[in-house]
Amino acid sequence: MKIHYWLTVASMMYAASTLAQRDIPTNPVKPTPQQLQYQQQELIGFLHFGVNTFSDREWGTGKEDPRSFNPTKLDARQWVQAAKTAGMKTLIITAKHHDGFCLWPSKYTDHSVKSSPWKNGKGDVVRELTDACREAGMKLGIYLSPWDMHEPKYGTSEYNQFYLNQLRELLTNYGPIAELWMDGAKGENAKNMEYDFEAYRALIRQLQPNAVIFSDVGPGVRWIGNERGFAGETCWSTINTEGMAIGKADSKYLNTGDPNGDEWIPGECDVSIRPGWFYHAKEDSRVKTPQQLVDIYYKSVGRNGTLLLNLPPDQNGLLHENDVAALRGMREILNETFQKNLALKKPVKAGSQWTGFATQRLTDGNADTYWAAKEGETSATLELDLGRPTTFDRVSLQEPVRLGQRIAAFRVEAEQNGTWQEVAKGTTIGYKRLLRLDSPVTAQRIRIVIEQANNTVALSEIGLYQASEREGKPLAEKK
Ligand code: FUL
Ligand code: CA
Repeated sequence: MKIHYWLTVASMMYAASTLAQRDIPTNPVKPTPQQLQYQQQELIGFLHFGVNTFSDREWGTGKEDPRSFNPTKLDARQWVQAAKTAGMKTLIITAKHHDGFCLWPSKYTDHSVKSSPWKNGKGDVVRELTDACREAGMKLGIYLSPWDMHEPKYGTSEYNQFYLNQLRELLTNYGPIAELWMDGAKGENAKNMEYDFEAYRALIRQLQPNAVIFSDVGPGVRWIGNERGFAGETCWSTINTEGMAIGKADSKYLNTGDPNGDEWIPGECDVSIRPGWFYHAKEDSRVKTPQQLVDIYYKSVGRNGTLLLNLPPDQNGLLHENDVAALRGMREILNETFQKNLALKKPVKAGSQWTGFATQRLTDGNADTYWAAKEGETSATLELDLGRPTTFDRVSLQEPVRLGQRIAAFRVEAEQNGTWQEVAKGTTIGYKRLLRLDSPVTAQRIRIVIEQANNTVALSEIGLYQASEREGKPLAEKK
């Protein structure tokens, strides 16, 4: 009898504790663990390097002499150091651009480093980058252009096997590959060619199941629809790919994503630190300034995108000092702005909470922990008390996107002389949303009003900051 009683109490307590820990339901469309990790990186570097570096062109012809490739001072560690200092987590290299020249000694063509004077034909740029990345804890990504102007098989069905062979080399000989970049670009006069993307993807999945695959339309990561590095102010990580083809996707659709999308394919914002993708000496004076790079950061990472910033090595095989300085400047400004979160550990009041998901989690400085409203509540008001009047002009909000992306409209209010004034507003939040106020606001109490969401509201972090004086004004944006 007694034993029975205690067993009942124990099982009731167990039931209550599992109830308390019950996680809030996820959306049907949500990231894979690899996609989640991918988004958390925020900053990725791109390296455009090859025969174009030596011919001073953006697109080659496929007829380049491999002997033109001779980067006598090449130092992949210098690339990795510069990227690491900037805060990048992955470096993606053009193992083969449209001209077909291979930066690794592929068995399937002679049009590669092995026919160049660099290291007497014994060099391998992909290997050097792999080693430098491993040493520094940087991940490696590979760009392998499907369009190949050199390979004679291009334009016949045999080319698909050629491409698969090259993929296999790159995916088996260089350790883990974090991202595979499949460029949809193709010249107007290119030979007709049906790429077997299904087979390419299947091979990548088989050999590198953790790699995310980039193309205009994913399946791992999508193009953001422009090469200026700007995500839409509304930016969903979800899209519908039905009826869409690589190289033919609607760029406006890719820019904002789709709240009704049935696939999780977050946006990647690619842009070059210079006007061109490849190095040209005449652009040494046209490297983007730290202020421009910070502006791009707000328009990419600050709008739920990742920033893929291109840093093209020069003919020596080194990043130019102007590019290195601009990167360093960008990082210094970002550090100055985001070093002090004025909301950190400050108390927040909410109308309701899901048991176990308390409001302390909104300001604990940990993007993995989150507050959630009571089941089914798709709007909410969160009130922060900063303890004393505090001046800020940057707001950072983060959703726990592991559950899917939910918030569709929100505003930020500050209490001024006893009344609530709207100081900023937006639509989507996603992994991260950064807002720049027109001018600094001083207030003790702040409200985040979530107006609309597609599921129970959840939020993982609220941040308030004061911008570095070196940021400058937001730059105008062409639509
Ligand atoms: C484009 C290419 O045509 C450019 O040369 C560059 O590689 C850029 C990242 O993608 O589609
Ligand atoms: Ca948190």
